[in-house]
Amino acid sequence: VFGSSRDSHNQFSRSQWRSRAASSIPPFEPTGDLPPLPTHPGELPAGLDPEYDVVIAGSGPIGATYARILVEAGYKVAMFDVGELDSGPKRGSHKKNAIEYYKNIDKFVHVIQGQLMPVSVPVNTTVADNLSPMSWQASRHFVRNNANPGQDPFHNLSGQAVARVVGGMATHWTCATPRFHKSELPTIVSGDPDKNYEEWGRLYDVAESFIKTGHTQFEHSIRHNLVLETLQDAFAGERTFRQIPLAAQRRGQDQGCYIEWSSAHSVFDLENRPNKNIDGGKGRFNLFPAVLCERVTRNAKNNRIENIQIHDLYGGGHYRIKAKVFVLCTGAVMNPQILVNSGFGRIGRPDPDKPLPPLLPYLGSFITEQTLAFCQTVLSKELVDLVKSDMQITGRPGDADYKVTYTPNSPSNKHPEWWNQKVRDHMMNNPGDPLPIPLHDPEPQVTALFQEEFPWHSQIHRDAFSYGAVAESIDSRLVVDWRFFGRTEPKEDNKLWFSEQITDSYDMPQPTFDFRFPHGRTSEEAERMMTDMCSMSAKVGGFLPGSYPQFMQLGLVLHLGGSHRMGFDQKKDKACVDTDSRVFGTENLFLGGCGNIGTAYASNPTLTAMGLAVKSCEYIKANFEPSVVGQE
Ligand code: FAD
Ligand code: G3F
Repeated sequence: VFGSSRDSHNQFSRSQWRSRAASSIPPFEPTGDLPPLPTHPGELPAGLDPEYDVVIAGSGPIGATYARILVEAGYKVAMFDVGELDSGPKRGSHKKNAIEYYKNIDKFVHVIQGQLMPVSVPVNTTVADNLSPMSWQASRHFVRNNANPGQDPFHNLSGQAVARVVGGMATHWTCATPRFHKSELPTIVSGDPDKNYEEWGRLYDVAESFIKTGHTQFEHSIRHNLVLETLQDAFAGERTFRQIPLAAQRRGQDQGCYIEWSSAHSVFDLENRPNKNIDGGKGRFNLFPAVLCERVTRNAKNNRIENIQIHDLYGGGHYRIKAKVFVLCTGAVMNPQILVNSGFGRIGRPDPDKPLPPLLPYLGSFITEQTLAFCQTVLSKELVDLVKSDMQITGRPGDADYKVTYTPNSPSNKHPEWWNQKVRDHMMNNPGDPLPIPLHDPEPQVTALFQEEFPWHSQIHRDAFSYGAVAESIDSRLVVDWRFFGRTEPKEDNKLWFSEQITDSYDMPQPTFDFRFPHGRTSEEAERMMTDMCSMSAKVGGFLPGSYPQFMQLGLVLHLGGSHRMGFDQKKDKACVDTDSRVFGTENLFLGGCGNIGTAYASNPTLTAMGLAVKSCEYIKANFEPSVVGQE
């Protein structure tokens, strides 16, 4: 499409040229000698012990789950993360815990925007035709700023992004941790749905205790109860509304009390060990920030991983680190990237005429991403008046005789005692405020969870994401965000693949999407979900101008699944890992994260991915011995 015959780069994309990353991928050798070692041989600096029991790539909530269980079990663990320590003294903690965002949630939108890096950006074909004639003129697109010429803009997940920071995306996530509905759950016990459900219950119990999921942190919020009760009344007998299961702990229940959002840090503190004060002195753990995991090295039989090749991004060195067990928890995009860069799957645009690659033939196939409907509403006058319906008001605000009272414990009161006390105190102490809602009243956090008849997940709340900030001209206490998430059927044609020519800014093969929402069930449910959101939101208020109901950019949900999905049989299930998250055909390579989840799911998936990590750790503990303390 681009360029003319006068442009020497015209034929580039059709040439045989391969990036340095692509040409250094070890080939598949079924038998015989060790495959050629990757390029960039390096010596380890003196004192850096190269041999661990377990290496974990990635320090997000899933890497932290592996670290917690395995360190507590006495394994010597090294964790490498391409990102840096950026959450203050608590390594990998939630950045929203800073008081400034607690005071103004909309400011946090900029933190999220700053943190997320888009995965695949099609080239910008706008031509700058007003350059000076003496300037260098392009005759085809630029490949810069992460632009990906291999990306078809009509088949992109344009909102898909990664966070490169210690703690991963959980340094700024929403903390919604629902359990999957039965029909969303991956099968980990075959042939017995009840046992499968029971096993999931066991794993969820552990995962919830790690991430501190609660159901009542907002029970003393006026706005929360206002929205919750309005919806419960409007849809009585039809739908069930409750608080979103949230990974967070409220410190006290008073007005203005602080909430601590959970993160990778809540799962495992990521502090370097040995430290005799933690884990009874047996835990050995080291975190290495700003270290990119590039690839794992297979043995001659391709059934064991010998070492992981890392790149020290500050020092510049490339090293190979040995371990008994390797766990990749770098997210649903980056896990396949490391694997493809290690010779699993196949690098380059998928070609249906080529035979399936020998190692992990289904890597990057069957990807799913949720549909996302969004709008914002401004609370109705009726609901705002309802907040102060038990108050008796005399005089006018600001006048000496202004008084707000209520009759405590009167049977005719509409609201509980704590509510009325807060409203009275607020109205008396802030006579200039036209709203009866206390200034630091916690936000609503309501959901109608996934149901068979309504197969979508909803978040009716006030939260920061990369979109949805409220202009300063609107009092944000009045605003309610509506986010509805729909499931997508897994289809083999929906793929994530990696370029053999273009690399990303970390010199790794460029991820590229080939994705479309499937017609039929997925799109029909998305339409029903949108209608559902509109009819529910109408009960609470009118639309905020500019935030009318809309489907959001594809990929923006950041719930990418299935990129290395789980199954019982690699071929029959077209899967990459078994139900212990072990890569098929290998003894000691494990994958953690939402990429394992191969079902059509609408609920937020992180808790479920943590459950799979818990199960995987049980397998590791049963099959690999920790080294003896003191050996190092
Ligand atoms: P990540 O959290 O992505 O962590 C991966 C880590 O790997 C990162 O630290 C990264 O730096 C590192 N890494 C990447 N590549 C390499 C490499 N080559 N070498 C070394 N390190 C590497 N999910 C929910 O379930 N509920 C929610 O409410 C929710 N809200 C969200 C809100 C926002 C704003 C965002 C952005 C996401 C949200 N999510 C939510 C998604 C959730 O954060 C992710 O599902 C979760 O963090 C995935 O955990 P993970 O450990 O697998 O990966
Ligand atoms: C998702 O990744 C989260 O799971 C939600 F909780 C969050 O509200 C949403 O992004 C924002 O669109």
